[in-house]
Amino acid sequence: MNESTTGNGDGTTTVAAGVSPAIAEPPREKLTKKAITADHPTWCPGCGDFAVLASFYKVLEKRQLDHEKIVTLAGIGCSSRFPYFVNGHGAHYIHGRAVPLASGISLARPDLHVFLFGGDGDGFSIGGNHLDHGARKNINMTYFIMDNFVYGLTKKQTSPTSPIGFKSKTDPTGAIDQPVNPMKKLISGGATFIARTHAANVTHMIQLIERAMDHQGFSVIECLSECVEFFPDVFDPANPKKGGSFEVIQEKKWDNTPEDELRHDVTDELAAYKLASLPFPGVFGVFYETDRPTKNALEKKWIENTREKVGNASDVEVLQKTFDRMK
Ligand SMILES: Cc1ncc(C[n+]2csc(CCOP(=O)(O)OP(=O)(O)O)c2C)c(N)n1
Ligand code: SF4
Ligand SMILES: [Mg+2]
Repeated sequence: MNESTTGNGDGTTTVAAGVSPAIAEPPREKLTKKAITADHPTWCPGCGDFAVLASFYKVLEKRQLDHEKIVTLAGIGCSSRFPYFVNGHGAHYIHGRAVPLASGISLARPDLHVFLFGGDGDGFSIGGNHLDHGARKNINMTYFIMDNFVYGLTKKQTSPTSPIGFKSKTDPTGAIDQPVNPMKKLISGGATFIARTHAANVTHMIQLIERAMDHQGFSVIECLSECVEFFPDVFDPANPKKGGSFEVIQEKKWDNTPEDELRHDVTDELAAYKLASLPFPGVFGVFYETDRPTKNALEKKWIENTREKVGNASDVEVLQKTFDRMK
């Protein structure tokens, strides 16, 4: 009940003349997997991307985000089909252009949780430049890159992360180009949360998605997600269920113990770069994390300062004044 309403003692209320009654918020329904699930995924049976989707559902269920505040965006690719399978706001956008779209949404609606999903081709090839600029501007979003070392949707072309020697439709005699190192690219690009995981390790994936979500700024997770159709078994060396070993980064606990000397300081850019230089399959976990003002916060401050200067002028008046100055 608010100040303008009077309880009558019989369950009814009288509203003061000329005042609209406040509309009570209906009780929130629990966010269940059923509520978050949209279409049935159309990936090939055994594709690593299924586990990513399952982990994402788990995180949403666990965190009980407000359903209407969830946005999933993607470019084009098998992995980029992700938003189809999430019942929330979303778009399956132009190949490689998910970061600019997400940037606009994040800046205009800072109250939303902006999640991006996509592939190695989408993120590091056609969208590579957008990735760098989203990172350096530190725009608030969580970007999950499902790296399968191949273009899956278009049926086996060499991707920017394909290893040298990989035979594909575009490299029938084997790839000859140096692949992108996603961790190095993201560190030098200026992303403020950078991590790596494997689709075969759901627990690890969930932990990292949660940490990335909690980070203010441009957070990126590279996830090795097997394309069983066009590059099978490539991630087995990091899959203990298939004879490999999944080596997790031990982060510093700052507990003054001798063991801690050997642990990784996630704020140390050079240490992160060294970890990123380890040979395949490398290590998994958080490589780098730092606090830097987000573009969202800086832009908000800038808008507020400008608003103060222009007083009560409307947007159109401000625009007109600017045009007048240009005459
Ligand atoms: C502008 C543009 N160029 C090329 C394509 C063709 N195309 C669609 S998806 C794709 C690559 C997808 O690879 P990746 O991002 O690694 O996703 P995956 O399918 O492996 O999950 C390409 C080249 C396109 N749709 N639009
Ligand atoms: S082609 Fe590869 S990446 Fe695409 S759905 Fe099939 S297994 Fe997954
Ligand atoms: Mg791919």
